[in-house]
Amino acid sequence: MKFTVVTILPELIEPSFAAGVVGRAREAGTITVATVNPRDFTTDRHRSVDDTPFGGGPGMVMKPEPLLAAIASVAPADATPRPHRILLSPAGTPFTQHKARELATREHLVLVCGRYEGIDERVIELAIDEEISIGDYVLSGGELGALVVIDAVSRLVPGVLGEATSADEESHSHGMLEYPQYTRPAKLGELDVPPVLLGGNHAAIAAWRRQRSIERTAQHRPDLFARFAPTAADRKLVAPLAARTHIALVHHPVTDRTGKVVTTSMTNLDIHDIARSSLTYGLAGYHLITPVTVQREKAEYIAGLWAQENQVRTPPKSGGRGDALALIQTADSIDTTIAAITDRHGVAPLVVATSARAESFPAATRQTPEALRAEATLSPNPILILLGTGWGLADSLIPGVSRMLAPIEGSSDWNHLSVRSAAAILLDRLFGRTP
Ligand code: JFH
Repeated sequence: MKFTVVTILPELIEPSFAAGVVGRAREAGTITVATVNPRDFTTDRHRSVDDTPFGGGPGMVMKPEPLLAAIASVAPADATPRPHRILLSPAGTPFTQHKARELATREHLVLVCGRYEGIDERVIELAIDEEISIGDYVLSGGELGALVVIDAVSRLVPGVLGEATSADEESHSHGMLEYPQYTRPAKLGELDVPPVLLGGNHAAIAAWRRQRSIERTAQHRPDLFARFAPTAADRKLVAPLAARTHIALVHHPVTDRTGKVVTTSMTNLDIHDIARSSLTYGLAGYHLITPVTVQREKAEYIAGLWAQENQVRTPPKSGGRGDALALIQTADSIDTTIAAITDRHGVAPLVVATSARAESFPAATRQTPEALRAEATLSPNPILILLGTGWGLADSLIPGVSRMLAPIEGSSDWNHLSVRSAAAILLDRLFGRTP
């Protein structure tokens, strides 16, 4: 495979191939790397490659003519296959392992590097096939990006690495972070290598590695973790978060429109719809909280009716609304619910409040659902999510609340989502899988 780097700083590229895997591949002739300098294609006395930007602004822009001539010099216009021309740019599409695999199928890559504040846009239109960014930070030019692309792509070229490692490459590019690695000595000061790795139990080692891989991904990469679809075996390693998450609809203490602490009435719609959402996302329980006894009785009655609906079928129906309503529990206060959850899981829940009002619960740490999901996945504790009714949860709950979820924002200034809709959106952000 052939790489041509178009750069006014070839001295930044050349020495990189003196060593390492890429250096050896170049020596062996598996890959070739050449540089072309746009300065060699200037026609003026000063050999200038930059000029001031039209419209003003800081710095300089690379002139189009020397760059276009340099790119054109790489291969004749009718060459087959035509070289694939890439511009390294902070505004390109992100470079990924997937993209590296795709580029490794090409015979010839031309990597065009700008300097200064970038290049004249018309060069992109005339002579670039795609723009790639190696990450969201600003480099001083495209050269280090070109080196990154050459390194990642070369490893995938047959013959550059040994056979065993290239098969390995596949298994590591499946959207999870790698497990931690250790070598001798088994004891380094206070730090021991995890004992499971010293034994010969290969199934135990595989399970340990998988568990650490899942934990690391949750901790460092919530974006990848959101795409994680656990297998049955994975579920034995990491208790799914949803299965230890409870949601509670709080009717007291909540506020009215004036800020006064009140008790709201339960609605059939809230009982029913949030129960269905809770079952859909695999929650452990749905708690209806009100100090009013007749209201709790009403909820229990409704839940009982739906459960009965399942039972009167022959054979008894499962997967119906009755299953959802079976998640329902009632309580006279949040403390009673916390006690019930503590009893069931053997450990107290992390209490998470939600509010549509950005200014409420200033003392609690406000988190995105993704951050909460990452944090909670690693801790063994159950979670209790409090949903307020009326005008929202009363601030008097603050002492018991350890986390606060950022309000769900629509795209208008008018925010009047029903608590049922807010609950569904929140559950999807916490537990929904990104396809
Ligand atoms: C490059 C440079 C642009 C101005 C963000 C807002 C304003 C400095 C050529 C690639 C990645 C690069 C990269 C690639 C090529 C060039 C420097 C460009 C601005 C920055 C300032 C010149 C940088 N992934 N990061 N950086 N520069 N922009």
